[in-house]
Amino acid sequence: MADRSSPGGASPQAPTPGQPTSALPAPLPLASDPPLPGAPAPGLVRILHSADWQIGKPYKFVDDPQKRFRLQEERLRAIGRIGAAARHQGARAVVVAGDLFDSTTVAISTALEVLEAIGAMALPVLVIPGNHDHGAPGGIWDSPDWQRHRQERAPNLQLLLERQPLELEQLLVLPCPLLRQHDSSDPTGWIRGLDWASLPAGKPRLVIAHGGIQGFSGRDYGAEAAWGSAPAPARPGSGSGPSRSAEPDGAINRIDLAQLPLGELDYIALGDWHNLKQVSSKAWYSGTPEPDRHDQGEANQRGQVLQVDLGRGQEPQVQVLPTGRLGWHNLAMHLATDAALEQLEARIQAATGGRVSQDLLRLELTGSLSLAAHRRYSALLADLEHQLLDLRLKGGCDQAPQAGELAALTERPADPLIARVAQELQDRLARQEGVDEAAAAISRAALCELFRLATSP
Ligand SMILES: [Mn+2]
Repeated sequence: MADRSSPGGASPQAPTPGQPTSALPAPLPLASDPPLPGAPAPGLVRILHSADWQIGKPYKFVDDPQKRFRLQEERLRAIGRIGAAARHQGARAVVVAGDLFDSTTVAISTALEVLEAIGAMALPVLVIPGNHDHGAPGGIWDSPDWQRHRQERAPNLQLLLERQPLELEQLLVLPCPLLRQHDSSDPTGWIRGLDWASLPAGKPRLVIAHGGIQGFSGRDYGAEAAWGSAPAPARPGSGSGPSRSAEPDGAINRIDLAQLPLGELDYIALGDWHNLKQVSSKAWYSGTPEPDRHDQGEANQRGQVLQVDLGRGQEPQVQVLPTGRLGWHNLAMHLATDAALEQLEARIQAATGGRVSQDLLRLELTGSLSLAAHRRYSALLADLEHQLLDLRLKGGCDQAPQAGELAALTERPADPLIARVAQELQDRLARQEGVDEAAAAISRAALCELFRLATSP
């Protein structure tokens, strides 16, 4: 098998396309659990397709270390949920189509947690390196610690570092590992030159690849865009590259599906795009099993693995199995009246379900509120800071003293000093508005502060 820990040591270099396939490794056993209800139709092989676990992602944009830990930990827990789904659905193997790790320099302590979770799956887990955890020498896959721990804790993890067919008991696997972060050649190119007559005729053929495809490329997953917060710092050693959209036509790690002999293949398990996407009848991006960022839009489907039933010469049967736990929400609202504040609260409640430490919210606000409503708004934001894993605010809403609120300040027989200051501020504001907006803003802020002092319990 194509693991560097195998005797003799595998070369990280890709073999030349069309190399002889007669020397296939001996078939490896697959999990032999008894079939469950809902098992695949006779003759079909069920696998789970996943990708982009990005274990070790630092989430540096979150300041609170405890919340950062929660985000990181949930990615590890997702491995357990994938294992549970594999058992429940009677899958014969789990495929990770690249970027299992967030970088090639992941800590061994983190790798150990991954190995424990994968070892507990007790079925073959087929992994190719992606661009984040590429297979160049010197990275995690190469480390003696990793190799030793893998053998001890997760012998079922099969790292596929060579672009050559791998025959399993029920499958023929055609792995397309990324052996460096940026590759200008098509990682699936070697498949075009295969001698199909020499390959087993009856076994379903599974391509595993990572990258953008011709005509569709994902966006950069290097860093969470700065949004309503301090800019996210660069991540040293993260293995993340420059924005793909900044590349002329984004030609790195680019897969050209049209060049593949699709009739000879049964399923193409793709990784790199973090959302669910069906590219063709045989090619899918599974998306990441646990959502990891905001900027995908609410319509994109994230937090799942794909159950794929495969047969030679048949269309794959694909089902989506949810595995995500954390909610990443985007809300935008204009607060034109105080009533809109209640609508905002209702929408946040609907999105988060009131859950604690399980949601992240990006909130884009405009508008203005009365002084009393603005006080409730500030309290709402403070509560959300505690309740949510992360709150990003873009814009905000102004304080606009209402006539009744101003009257309540100026008509205070018991507080003549407050009444006089309030009246002076109002007069000043009336002179400044439309003439000197900067000065008007200061007067308005002073009035708001006075209202807050005068009306706080
Ligand atoms: Mn990737």
